[in-house]
Amino acid sequence: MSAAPQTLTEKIISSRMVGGTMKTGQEIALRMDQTLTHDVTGTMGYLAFETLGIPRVKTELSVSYIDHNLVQGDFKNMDDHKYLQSIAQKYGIVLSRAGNGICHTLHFHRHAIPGKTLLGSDSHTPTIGAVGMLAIGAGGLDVALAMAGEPFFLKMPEVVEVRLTGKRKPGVTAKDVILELLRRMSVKGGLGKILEYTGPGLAEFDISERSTIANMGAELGATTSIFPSDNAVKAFFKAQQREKDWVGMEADKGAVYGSLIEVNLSELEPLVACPHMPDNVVRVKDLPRTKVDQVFIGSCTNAAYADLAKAATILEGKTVHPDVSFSVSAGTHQMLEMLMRDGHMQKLIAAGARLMECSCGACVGLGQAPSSGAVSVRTSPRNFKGRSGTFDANVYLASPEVAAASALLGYIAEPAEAMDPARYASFRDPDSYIINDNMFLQPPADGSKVEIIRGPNIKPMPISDPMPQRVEASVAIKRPDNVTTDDIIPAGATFSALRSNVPAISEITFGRVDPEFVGRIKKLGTGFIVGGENYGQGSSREHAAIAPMYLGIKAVLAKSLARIHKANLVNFGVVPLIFADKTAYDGIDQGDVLVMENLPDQVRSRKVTVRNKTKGTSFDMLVELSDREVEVIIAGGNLTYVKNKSK
Ligand code: MIC
Ligand code: SF4
Repeated sequence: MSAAPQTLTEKIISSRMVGGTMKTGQEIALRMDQTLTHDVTGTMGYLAFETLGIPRVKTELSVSYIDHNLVQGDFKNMDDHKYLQSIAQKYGIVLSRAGNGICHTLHFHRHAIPGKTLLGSDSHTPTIGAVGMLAIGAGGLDVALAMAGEPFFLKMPEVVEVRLTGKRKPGVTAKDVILELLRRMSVKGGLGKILEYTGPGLAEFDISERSTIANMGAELGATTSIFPSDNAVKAFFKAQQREKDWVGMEADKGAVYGSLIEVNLSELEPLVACPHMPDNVVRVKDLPRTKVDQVFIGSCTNAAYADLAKAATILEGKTVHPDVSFSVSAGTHQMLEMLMRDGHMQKLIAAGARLMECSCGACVGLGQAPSSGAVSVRTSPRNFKGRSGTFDANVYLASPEVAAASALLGYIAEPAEAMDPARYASFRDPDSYIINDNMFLQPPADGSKVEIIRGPNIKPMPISDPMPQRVEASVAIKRPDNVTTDDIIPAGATFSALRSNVPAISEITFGRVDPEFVGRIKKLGTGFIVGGENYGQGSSREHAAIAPMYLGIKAVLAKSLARIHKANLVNFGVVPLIFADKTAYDGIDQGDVLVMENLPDQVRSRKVTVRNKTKGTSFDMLVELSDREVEVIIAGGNLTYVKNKSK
């Protein structure tokens, strides 16, 4: 009897599954072949790893990237970088030095292997699905556990086929494909799903373009996105001199998907996501004339060689609009060298571009914050309010072609308004890259003698107490739908420098949206958070769970929760509760006192009855957790749970 045909996702999952059943909605345990971390989530992850007492990582490859917070305003970030470098040497981790490039881009260029699994402490880890790797984002603690050889647990997602058909018109880009999906599906449309791309339209996109699409699957809330490892991937590996790492892999003929989404490329037009959500998508030509103050081409979404070469062609021999501040950043050091060699960087700089280092930078408010009330057009993946570093700025997300045309004309423009797209259509991924891995530091074979360098801003990771029997506390904050982790713990240069110091970073919890929150919860001592749909969407930063826990938050009551944030809450002992009847949300006000009795027993039964003492009402909350997660949360979080288990 021949085996049933499988999707690409099922093939990889079944080959790495060490527990559970591969059935949508059931918990599975996956062995992780590789991990990646970066500086702003890595420090917490490694602080956790250190407490596990394991002499060397157990993965095939773990890479620690320094790419996010490269601003050196004082000692803090450099101290973090030194800590990360010493940890990497001690525990057998490859370190990517500051300036080498952005983690996801570097990873699929230099380290990814089709058909293998990768866990990354960043929500855009799925970018690497462009080369047929199953790449999932998670909190730092989950990545620490994966480095320790523990499996990664998740609910088996529905595998959705995204079938690309037709031929794109000139000026239509990969960014428009993913913006179209965001327009149709919204920022929560991908929850509990893996998007597997298929169809004749695949041939339209080279690997960097596929990475743009896979990257912003994160904005859909999808668990990950994956492309087949076809001949285009083979050619890409050849261009990277990594042919030996290439493995061909695709779905079997007749594989059965949970559902189908079709995107006819011929129908697409240049799109833009308007402030302040990536799903607020319209056609560029339907926008009223929108004057632009700033343009940024960069980030893990759209900073490939061809992205910048196209922008350079649009701007060649011209000057950016006098009202526009224009900055560019290549995704990797390799590509920057090539763009310089081939004259593209020279054209951009001659046109007035400001060259930023190969890092996340402006994407997450680490430099290049726009002026008050400014309109900023960016090729990055997120435009949440305040993320740019300027709370009242209006960020639009678009392709590099739209960004370059807008930089030139001073308003948000279709690419064709600046230049006939046929003139730059030939730019694709290069046939060969400059290979220069000298910014990756390999660890010594024996790291046991390496001393860890710990600056004064690096504080131990706090852990939660075991779950109490009874909680009586006030609703410390009530928020609407789509709360982002940027709302809970803002990014930006000042705050990101506090990622290794929970007591300090907790002081800014909800600071942008409710400056009184911290004072209030400190007075209360304990409290609850009430949220709407998709609470905790966006970044994987576990500080958005740790800081509320540290301040005394015992549970989050929401209509629905984003996957990574929910896992982070569990990892740090904060109970995630889902309204059984969503209308109960309307009956709660900030300040109401809620009571939960016999909490561990109720959590085990998957239903918690909550009494609203202030209103004299009661309502039920669902506990949508696996048996393992329930025990993790009762133990007071995953570090305690794993340590208890191994006693
Ligand atoms: C982001 O794009 O929001 C970040 C900064 O890369 C985050 C990671 C973090 O906040 O630490 C992410 O996407 O997970
Ligand atoms: Fe960095 Fe921005 Fe990508 Fe996050 S989305 S990894 S901040 S470039």
